[in-house]
Amino acid sequence: MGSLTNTEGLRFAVVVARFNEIVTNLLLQGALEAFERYSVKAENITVVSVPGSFEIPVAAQKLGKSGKYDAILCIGAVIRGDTTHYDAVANSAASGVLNAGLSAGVPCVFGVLTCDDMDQALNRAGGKAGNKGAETAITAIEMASLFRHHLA
Ligand code: INI
Repeated sequence: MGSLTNTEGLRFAVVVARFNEIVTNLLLQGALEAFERYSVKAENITVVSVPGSFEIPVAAQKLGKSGKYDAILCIGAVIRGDTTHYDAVANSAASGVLNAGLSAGVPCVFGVLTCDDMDQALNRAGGKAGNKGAETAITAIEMASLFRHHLA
């Protein structure tokens, strides 16, 4: 199992979608605060912005294949009320992030909220139901450590 305490030298990229920015900014903030709590240095974190969740996988794959990062965090918010193509965007983001990780051989962690409405999304972005961005960062640390220290 990967460690959450030995984060020295681990490098992360965060791909964050701007669609539903009100939510994704809070998720990003949660992720960056979690990194700080677990002593990941700011200089070891790269944040990349993309238009929407549909664009996350291709950026995650590129970053993963660069060899510069131990894990990639993928942050977005797909909200059903906003669109008729909710399912297409949500499913593409999920399968795309999975494929990005598999093809790059680098953990790509899924921090894309898929919610029925904005209230549900905000509850998961630092409200009543915690912050999915922070959870994603902690998962990324564990996976990065597993790959660096045990599976390399
Ligand atoms: N992108 C999101 O990240 N969340 C959404 O809820 C969303 N909706 O509702 O449409 C969304 N659409 C944009 C999509 O991700 C792409 O940017 C767009 O289709 C261009 O490829």
